Amino acid sequence: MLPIFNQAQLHPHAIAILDSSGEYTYGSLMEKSSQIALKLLQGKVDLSEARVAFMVSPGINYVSTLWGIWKAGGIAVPLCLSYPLPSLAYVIEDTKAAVLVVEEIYQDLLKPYALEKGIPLLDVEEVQQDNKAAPLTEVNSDRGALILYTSGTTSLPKGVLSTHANLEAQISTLIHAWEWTASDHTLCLLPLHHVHGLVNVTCCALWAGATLQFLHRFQAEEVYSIFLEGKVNVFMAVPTIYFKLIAEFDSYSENKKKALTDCMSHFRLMVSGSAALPASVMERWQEVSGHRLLERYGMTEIGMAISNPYRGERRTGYIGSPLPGVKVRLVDEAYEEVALGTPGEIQVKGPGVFASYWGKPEATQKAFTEDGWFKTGDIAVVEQDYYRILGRDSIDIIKSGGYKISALEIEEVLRSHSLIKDCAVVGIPNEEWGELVAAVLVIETNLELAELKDWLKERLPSYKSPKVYQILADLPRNAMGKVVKNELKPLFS
Ligand code: MLC
Ligand code: AMP
Repeated sequence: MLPIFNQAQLHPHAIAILDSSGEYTYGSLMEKSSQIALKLLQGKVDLSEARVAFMVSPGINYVSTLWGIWKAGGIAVPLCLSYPLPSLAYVIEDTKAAVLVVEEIYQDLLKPYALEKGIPLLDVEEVQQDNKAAPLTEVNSDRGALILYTSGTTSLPKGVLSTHANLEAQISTLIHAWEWTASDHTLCLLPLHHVHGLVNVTCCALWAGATLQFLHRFQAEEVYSIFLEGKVNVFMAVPTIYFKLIAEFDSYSENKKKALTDCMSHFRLMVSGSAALPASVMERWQEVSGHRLLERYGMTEIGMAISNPYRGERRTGYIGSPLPGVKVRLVDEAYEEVALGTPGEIQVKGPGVFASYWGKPEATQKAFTEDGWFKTGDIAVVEQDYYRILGRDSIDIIKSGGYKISALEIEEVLRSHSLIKDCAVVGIPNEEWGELVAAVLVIETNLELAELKDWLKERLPSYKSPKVYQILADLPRNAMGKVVKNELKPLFS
């Protein structure tokens, strides 16, 4: 039995999940996920690491599907709920998904595609009916468990394959470092196709035997209403969400502010990550909630690597020190460790580090040094024992609202527009979003920006669409013909 199911075995009557449809015990989660496993197996004993892509809203059906795939011996591929069809098709085809599990509201989008491609599509609700219990295969931890897509310095996103052992290492590190227990109650409002929402919140809560409450869409007002019910005591989010929560708080009456601050002061833990936490947000959130946010650093490929302490100084502007079981070093361009106080690239080793980029052996090999260190591409420095992030080694990676976005992917889509002659995409600093996606276009005379935005909606998820544009007659290039992106950023200031 995979260890993620331990608490469910031990405490079948404890509440595992709360969502808009009700509350569910660990026992019923086990039952529902077994039913899904049996349906996926269709009489076979083992899916043998077949990929199962699923498009299901956060809640009991999502977790039952995830666990069902794992119980059946498959690899789970959660799909982003805001992707347009071409982005979904890319993930489904790249993983060669054998089957799709889809909630009713997403079927209009995926059913015609699945029919055309001959990929079986299961309705998550129907899957859970009429299945008799039957013994399931024994899945060991060396098996592939999960593929999450991440943008990088190649134009198309890469699938990050993690084994069960990788996930177990990522989860157990956090369980100990942040002192999760079965009496915790957390609110998950982050997307579940990325590690922050999936591993740090969902899997950690279930591993600990805690209660996991889901909110399908982030809405600051609703978050506060849930907080005021007084059950949530652990909360994790990206800096943009704290920024938005502060703005909402500031719009409230003094009485409501006081009630909220009192309520939040009883929380056990509040965490920020996935992007740099601005000092202004850290400090204002302390006034709002009475909490010093615990900032930590991680990545899809490695889970969490560096964290401020649960007990001890949480230093503004710093990501803390390596988590137990994670080896971290800072190196120069020759991969030599740098002297203390000198900036270098963060490289990571440990049992939580992913297995491979799905179907991309060359990219996988390039991502590691010869002696097995994963190259994060993030530049940091150590000052008085704490790491501080200074930036990234690539200008083509943008972090907006905690999402990683490849400038190259957006440029490739823009270039396919018949009226765009040339383009360059850059990230520009923004207090709320961290960075905003900005595009510089060289166009035929008659391109309407409003039309371009509609055209992009069918090709890119809206969070990847440029938020601001500049039109130039030509892009600045260096002697090698490469666009000098640093010269473009000031155009937006
Ligand atoms: C939404 N929008 C964004 C955006 N999110 N634009 C840029 N960047 C984003 N991240 C835009 C939409 O395109 C839309 O534009 C408008 O904002 C409103 O959309 P919305 O969906 O209603 O926005 P909202 O719900 O407020 O979303 C904001 C958010 C969301 C912060 C809740 O972005 C989010 O959930 N971010 C978390 C991402 C995450 O989990 N990252 C972790 C990766 S793992 P328009 O034009 O259509 O109106 C990782 C490792 C680690 O990084 O260390 O954790
Ligand atoms: P992703 O590829 O979406 O998993 O994003 C991982 C990247 O997010 C890292 O490589 C960092 O660049 C960034 N990141 C995560 N946490 C932090 C943090 N606390 N501060 C700054 N950047 C962060």
